[in-house]
Order: sequence, then C-alpha cells, then structure tokens
Amino acid sequence: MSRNTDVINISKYLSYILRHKPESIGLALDSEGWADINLMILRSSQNGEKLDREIIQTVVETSEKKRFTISSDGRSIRAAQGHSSNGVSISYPQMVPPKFLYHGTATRFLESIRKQGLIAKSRQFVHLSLDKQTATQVGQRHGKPVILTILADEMHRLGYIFFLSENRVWLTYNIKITFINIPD
Ligand code: HQG
Repeated sequence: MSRNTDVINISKYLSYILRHKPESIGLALDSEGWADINLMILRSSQNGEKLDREIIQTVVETSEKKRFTISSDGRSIRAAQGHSSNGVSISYPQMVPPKFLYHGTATRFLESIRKQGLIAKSRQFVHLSLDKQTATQVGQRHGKPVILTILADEMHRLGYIFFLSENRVWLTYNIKITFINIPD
C-alpha cells in the first residue's frame, strides 16, 4: 500500500475512533474529546490497527481540513468537530457569524429539508462553511451537490447561537427553513 493510501485510511480510522466509536477499541475520550495518544496506539494495536506516533503526526499535519488537533503537551489528540459520540461535549467558542454561511448537501435531501429544515442527524451540530467551495465538497460526499445559503446574521440577531471549531467549521443547532435559501 502506498504511503498516501495509508494516510487516508488512517485519517478515516481516526475520524471513526475520535468522533464516533472510541469504545469499539476500548478507548475513552474525555468530555472535551481528548484521547491519550499512547493509549490510543496501544488499544489500536490490540484491535488489529497498527499505528505509531509518526504516522499520526503525518495524518494531523497533512489533513487539509485540519480535522485533528494534538494538545500542546503532545500527549493527547482530538477531532476538531464532527462528533456523534454522546460523552463528548467540546466547549467551542461561541461566535458572531458572518451575514451568510453555506451548507453543502445533496439534491436528494432537498424534499426532506424543505419539510424539516436542516437537522444534525447523527452528529451533534449542523455543520456550515464560510465559503461555497468548501460547501460544494461537503455536498458532493452525499450525491449531486447543492449549496444552501444560511441567513446566519438574521438567526444570530434572533438569538440562535453559533460556534466555531478549531478548524474553522461553523456549528449550530437545527436550522428552520425560514433561514435557508435554496437555489432554484
Ligand atoms: C443532510 C465533513 C434530509 C445534510 C464535512 C447532510 C462537514 C438532511 C446529511 C462535516 C436534513 C448529514 C459534516 C433533513 C440535514 N432531511 N437530509 N431535514 N437535514 N440533512 O455527514 O454536513 O470531511 O452528518 O444536508 O466537511 O455533510 O468528515 O453532515 O447532507 O464539516 O472531516 O444530512 O463532515 O467533515 O451528513 O458533514 P453529515 P455534513 P469531514
């Protein structure tokens, strides 16, 4: 396997462990989402996933989206956002959003979004992007992409709260259809 494939596979593995299912390898995250790196390496090898400090470092440094953060003492790692794991409740800074934020989704979800608005589904938050290009990439993961414009400033003025993750993803709770602009 090439090193690139390795890095991609390990990034996916880390996303799974650090966002969704740490218990699948007997690992616990603290409430801020941190895992002890040495323990994660040990538990991973006990479960058939060979990791070492160097490859973890490479995955963290080469992640375009900066998905993972290593703590300043170098001992712990966490996913910056995207969690579904219930025990994790990261204290993201609350921020005033720009006038518009964008959400990339797939056309096949539009009918349901028109009825329900945007919901977090399995994740803790609805994820929003600052630019349309990123939103397009996010939407493409699910099918034919469509970019929804979110009236973030108006929501904020009405008391809805927004958070910003370490890797600059905007997070909020469910979004009512009145704040969503769907292109024709
Ligand atoms: C859709 C990635 C039907 C929603 C990205 C999305 C992001 C509805 C899908 C992060 C709906 C959920 C999150 C409704 C929402 N009816 N469908 N009422 N409300 N949806 O993967 O936002 O690459 O949980 O539009 O960059 O796609 O993993 O969320 O299409 O930041 O690092 O339900 O994950 O980061 O899908 O992606 P997801 P997402 P990574």
